[in-house]
Amino acid sequence: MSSTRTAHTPRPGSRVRRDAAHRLALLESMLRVRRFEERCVELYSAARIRGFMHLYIGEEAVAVGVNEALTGDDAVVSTYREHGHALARGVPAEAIMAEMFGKVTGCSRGRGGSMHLFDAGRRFYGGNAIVGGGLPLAAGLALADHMTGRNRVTCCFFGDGAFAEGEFHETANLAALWRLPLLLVCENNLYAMGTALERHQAQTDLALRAAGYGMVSWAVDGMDVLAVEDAARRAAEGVRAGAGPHFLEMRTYRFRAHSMYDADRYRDKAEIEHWKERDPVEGFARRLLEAKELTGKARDALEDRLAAGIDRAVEAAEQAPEEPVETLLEYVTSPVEANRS
Ligand SMILES: Cc1ncc(C[n+]2csc(CCOP(=O)(O)OP(=O)(O)O)c2C)c(N)n1
Ligand SMILES: [Mg+2]
Repeated sequence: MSSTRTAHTPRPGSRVRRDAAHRLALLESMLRVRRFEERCVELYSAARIRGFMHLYIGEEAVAVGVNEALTGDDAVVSTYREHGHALARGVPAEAIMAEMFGKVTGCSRGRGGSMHLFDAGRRFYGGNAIVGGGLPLAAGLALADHMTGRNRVTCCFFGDGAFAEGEFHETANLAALWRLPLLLVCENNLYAMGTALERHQAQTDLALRAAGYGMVSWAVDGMDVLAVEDAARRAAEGVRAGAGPHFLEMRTYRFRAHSMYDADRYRDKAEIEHWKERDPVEGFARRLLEAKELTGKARDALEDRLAAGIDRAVEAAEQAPEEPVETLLEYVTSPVEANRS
């Protein structure tokens, strides 16, 4: 666990499982996200995927590590940079890829695309394109559990840019006041589109500010999947124990531009290279190789397996039908409106 600047609340001992099989599973999960998105880039260039697309490359340890702390009963609310959150949650790659293609077999029936992945069965409530928009939704889910006495966690991912929004502060205040079972995971990748954190925040120590709401609040090395898992497990435990919302500031970095349309002219190349040296996927693979928990052969076999899975997802998305024009207005208006027509 590295917490360079802040450790606002003392933490008990580590909660990470210590076996090699678990570490290999974490690597596989992170690699799946990385390879899936790399394929999406190729498909985007070939105009098979269109519209907005935001990549998570560089931040994989956060989604994968946090997911370890959640059960199938818990809820996840995410942003438009959510491919990794959805895959880690168990939304099938086929359903995600079909959604990217805008096909009827997509997890949002092809109506949402990259920014609006949704899977109610897995309690994955988006995919939200409005910055900070997921936060009050998550507070509502947590409030419902609180009022009905269900011991479930709602985990909300959002960025440093969302931290600057009123929606974060309103959510944090009420969640702390009402002791809602909310796990707030701020993915601080230091930029909100082209705006660096220090250009929009007077206090850049986000964990420190969140602590001001009376929440348990920790800063975490978001490039280290074991540190992420450890913090997330401890925070989720606290939430389940009724200690109210917990805030995790995941210090991370996106290796790619903000979106496919962004020329990325606002970041120093040396800064990007510096963070790439801390690549959460390759760094972790190296650790496992050095510890002899992974061999070159096993890594190759893993890569082949992942590539085959992605091939299948792409093939299925290619073959799937488009949504017929006649049903295009279904699911997009309120039931009241739909019944009127
Ligand atoms: C309310 C709102 N304002 C502005 C935008 C345009 N916008 C899209 S992404 C983004 C940056 C958000 O940055 P951050 O929360 O740090 O998330 P990141 O993209 O870094 O993951 C902005 C300003 C939006 N979608 N919604
Ligand atoms: Mg950001």
